Amino acid sequence: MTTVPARTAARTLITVAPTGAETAKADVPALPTTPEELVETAIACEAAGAALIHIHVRDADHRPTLDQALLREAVVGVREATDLVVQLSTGGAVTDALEQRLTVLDADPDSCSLTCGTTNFGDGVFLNPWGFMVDLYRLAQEREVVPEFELFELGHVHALRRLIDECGLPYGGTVHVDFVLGVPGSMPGTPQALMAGLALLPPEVTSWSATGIGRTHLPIAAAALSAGGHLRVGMEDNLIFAKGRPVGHNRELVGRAAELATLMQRPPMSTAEARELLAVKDRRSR
Ligand code: KMH
Ligand code: ZN
Repeated sequence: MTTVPARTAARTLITVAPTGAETAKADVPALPTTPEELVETAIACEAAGAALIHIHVRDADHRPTLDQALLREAVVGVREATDLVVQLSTGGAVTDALEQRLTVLDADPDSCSLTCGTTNFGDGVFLNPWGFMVDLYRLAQEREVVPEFELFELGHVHALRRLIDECGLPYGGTVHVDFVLGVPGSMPGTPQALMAGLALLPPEVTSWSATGIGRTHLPIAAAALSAGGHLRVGMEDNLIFAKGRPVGHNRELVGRAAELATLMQRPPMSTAEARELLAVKDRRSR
């Protein structure tokens, strides 16, 4: 009888998503929005146990942007200052055009997010039509960028099956997915929803992580660890550390995730282990 869930790794991959595209700097001054703040955050979060960073870039007015020079500056800055796996968001903001979202790969990240379908996103709609998913996936394969498949809905898990059937495996041959639970109007941030998603995962999936939005952040982290998964945390997903205590720095969320993972006997993995797990191409200059 096996007691350890399939795909359970001995160590935990901790991803930090420090900024996102939804929160205004004016509302949350602790949100890292400048290139300097991003690099400082990356260094602090790596020291706290993160191995992968999911980046959304902001412009000089702190607004979300897909400006190529700023994306490239972020990739280079974080790559020079840390050993973190550098993942760029191709989701951007709900207002970003699909064609522009494809240009994110020109900034040469190690990894990119790839959301497996359209979903409600608060009062908006996060568009990911099938043709866009295929174009982005093929481009990532061509550019040797490892996608992280973002699953906001149970239907997205099934769309991943279709994507693998139609386009094959990603660069590197491994398949890493991230469940995003608790977005208003999308899959709820409950352990039950996470378990339902896990039950649908295609066998090609080699690793998975989960994040819960807002107040579901901590319960989903605990559920993911219990089920053998990895963690994504950060101010993109959650701005409240505990009741009455806003997050003051992303390192607090990473540090708590690292403590939780260690308590669960699956301490944070190193950046070298993350690079192996995700089979990313080595783009670091030696
Ligand atoms: N900002 C959301 C509309 C991703 O990074 O790929 C999409 C998002 C997902 O955050
Ligand atoms: Zn994102």
